[in-house]
Amino acid sequence: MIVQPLTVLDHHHQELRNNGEDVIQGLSQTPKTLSPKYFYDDHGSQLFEKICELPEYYPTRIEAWILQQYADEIAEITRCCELIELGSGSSTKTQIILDAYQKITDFCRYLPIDVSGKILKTSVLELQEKYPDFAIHGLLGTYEQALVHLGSNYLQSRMLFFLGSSLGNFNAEGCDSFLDQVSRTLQPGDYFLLGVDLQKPKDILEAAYNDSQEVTADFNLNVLSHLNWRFQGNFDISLFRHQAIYNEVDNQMEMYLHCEKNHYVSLELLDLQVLFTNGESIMTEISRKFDLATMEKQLDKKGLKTLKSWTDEKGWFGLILCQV
Ligand code: AVJ
Repeated sequence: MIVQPLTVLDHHHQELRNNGEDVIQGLSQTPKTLSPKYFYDDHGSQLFEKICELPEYYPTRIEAWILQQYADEIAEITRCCELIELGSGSSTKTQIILDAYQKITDFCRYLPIDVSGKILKTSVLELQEKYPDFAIHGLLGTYEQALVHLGSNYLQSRMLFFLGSSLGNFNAEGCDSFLDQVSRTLQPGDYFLLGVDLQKPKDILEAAYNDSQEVTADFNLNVLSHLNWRFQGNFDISLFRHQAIYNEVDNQMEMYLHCEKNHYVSLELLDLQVLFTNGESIMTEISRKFDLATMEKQLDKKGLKTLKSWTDEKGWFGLILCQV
C-alpha cells in the first residue's frame, strides 16, 4: 500500500495561489504590512533553517535544550495517541519529543503542519524512515485551515504543539483569537505544548534579528521574491533594506523592509499597482516577547490550564504544557 506523505488542505491553493487578498490589503494601507506567512516559500523555509543555526539566534538552541531536559517527563505526563505540530518546518526539534514517545509507546501518530510543501514532504519522508512504527503524515496548509481540519477529524487523545515562539507573530488580538481556536479544536483532556520567547535585554534581541552573516536580511527580502513569483510581481529587491528593531513599549521585535527610492511596483495576478516612496517601510513581521506568568494566565482564561512550565537557567525561553 502506498501512503501519501501529505494531504493538501482544501482551500490552501485557492488562498495562496489565486487569492492574495491579504497582500492587496496589506500593501494598500499605511503603513504597509505583509503577513509573515509569505516568508515561507521553499527558499524562505531553507533560509529559516539557516537562521536557526546562527550564533546570534538563540531561541532554537535554547528550546531544543529545554526539550532535551524535559521531553521524557512531557511524554510521561501526556501519553497521547496523536501528536500534532503547527508550523513544523524541518521538524528537527520534534524528534526530541518523538524519541521520548518512542520509549513509552509502540504506536502513535505524528501530523506536522506547514505552508511550505517542499520542507514538509522532505521531513515527513525522513521521519517515516526514522520512526517506522509511527504513522507520520503531513498537512499542507495554514494554521487556520489545519485547525478547521483537525476539528472535524478527531481520533483520540491529542497533544498539539506550537514551538519556536511562532505565537509571537500574532498581535494581541490575533493571539487571542488563535488561542480561542486552539482551545475549541482540542477536546477535554487534550494537551497543548507551547514554546515562547521571553523578554530580555534589547541588545541580545536586536543581535538575533540582525545577524552578522545577514541571513535574516536575506530571509526578510525573500518575501519580495516570493511575491514576485507567486503573483507575477516586479519588486526590485535592491531598492529595499532589511531593518529589525526592538519596540520596548510593546515588547516586540519588528522587522521592516525599508524602501530607498520612489517607485511603482505591480503584481499582475492581483491586478495591483503600488506606489512606494523613499523612506517608507513595509512591516513584514512582529515577534512578541512574552512574560511566562502572564502567558500562563492568558492561557488559563482560554481554558488551557498550565500543568507545568520550564525555562533555561537564564530565563530566555519558556515551554508551557497545558491541558484543556
Ligand atoms: C519563526 C516567528 C518564531 O520570530 O523569531 C526569525 C521568525 N524572523 N528571524 C521569530 C524569524 C526573523 C521567528 N519565528
